[in-house]
Amino acid sequence: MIETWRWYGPQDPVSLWDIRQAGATGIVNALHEVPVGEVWHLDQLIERKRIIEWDDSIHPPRPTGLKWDVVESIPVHDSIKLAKPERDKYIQDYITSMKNVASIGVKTIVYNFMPVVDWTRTNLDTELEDRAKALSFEMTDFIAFDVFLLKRDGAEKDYTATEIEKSFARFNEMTDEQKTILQNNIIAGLPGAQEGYTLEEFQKRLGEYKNIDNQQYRENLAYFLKKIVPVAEEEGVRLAIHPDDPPRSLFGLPRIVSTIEDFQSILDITDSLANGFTLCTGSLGASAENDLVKFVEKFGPYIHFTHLRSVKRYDDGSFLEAGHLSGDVDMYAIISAILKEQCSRISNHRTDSRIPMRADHGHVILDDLKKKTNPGYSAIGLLKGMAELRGLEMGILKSGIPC
Ligand code: DNO
Repeated sequence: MIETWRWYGPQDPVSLWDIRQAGATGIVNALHEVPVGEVWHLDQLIERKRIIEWDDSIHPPRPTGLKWDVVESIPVHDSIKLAKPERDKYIQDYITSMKNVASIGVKTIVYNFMPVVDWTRTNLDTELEDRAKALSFEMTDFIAFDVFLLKRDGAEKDYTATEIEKSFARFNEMTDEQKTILQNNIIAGLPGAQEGYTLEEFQKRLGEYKNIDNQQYRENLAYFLKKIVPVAEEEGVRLAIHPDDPPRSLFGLPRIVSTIEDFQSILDITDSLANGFTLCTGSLGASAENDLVKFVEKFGPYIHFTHLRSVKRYDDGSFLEAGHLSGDVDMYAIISAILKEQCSRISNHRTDSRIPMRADHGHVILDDLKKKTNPGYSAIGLLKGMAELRGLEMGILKSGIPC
């Protein structure tokens, strides 16, 4: 696998040399500063690539040894998700950005089709028994927010009486400060999610989706893909849709990238290698129904990028981000399946036989506990995760993967 690392750009407290020292060779980056829907211009991309790949602070400049391998993500404008009349203009702009990215040599492009909210957690500093901190999704907190803080119309219908009772008790125990933190965690936008909202803005955005069910939403994705996939094919771009995180409907919104069947229906829109997937084991793994090894066996050729992490699941739908090799995700089985897929790409003479991976979301540990870090992306936790995954991969390879 190609070891990559998500870097948030020059503002990231984790430096490019930190990443090199962690042993990664690939960078995953996006122009986060460009507002959703605007074109990513060639000069901006060339500049960013230069920053990633060359250290100009020394003379003569020297290569960092890193390569910009993956764009994560070019966000999809709401007019496309909502099938508004102006969507064609935004699709054209998306195509322009995609072509510009391809022209600087980055061929793997991640995107997602989650409406309104990107990845969602209720708690960003759940303390573990060794005092490390992890991200988690607590169903009771989530319902407390949805029903009692946001007071979404009809929210009660989405939950059982017991769930509501439990979350009402939780809500009553919360201080104002805790309520604000919960609200910010859910709607202010986690890193990589391009937008954050106030409560009023959030209500308004939800309202726009009132009449869009999964069926309609799938049609909106299909319209978009039918326009962009042929261009991606011409440009040698491999699109890689990211699964919904968590893989279930939130706030009554449509969710169409949560299950194996969902991924099959994306492929049914247009069966092309350019219309590919990001295998995020933590997102999909939050549902016990998703068999991740089956996912790799079924969609192997279409997997262009992997996010490797694990979750500990609870019966009520809550989950905690576990260590990379613990929790409910069988990392050994998944990496074995990915390595088999790589073997089959070699026999099929594919030029992309090494699949880029990144260790996704680490715990906050050691010195990082004293620092301000991007939730999920603190250096030392990711370094630990990546080292574990690297060791596991080597162990599997050395013990002889049946190619
Ligand atoms: C969080 C990530 C998300 C994801 C985007 C993809 O760590 O999984 O930011 O990258 O949703 O578009």
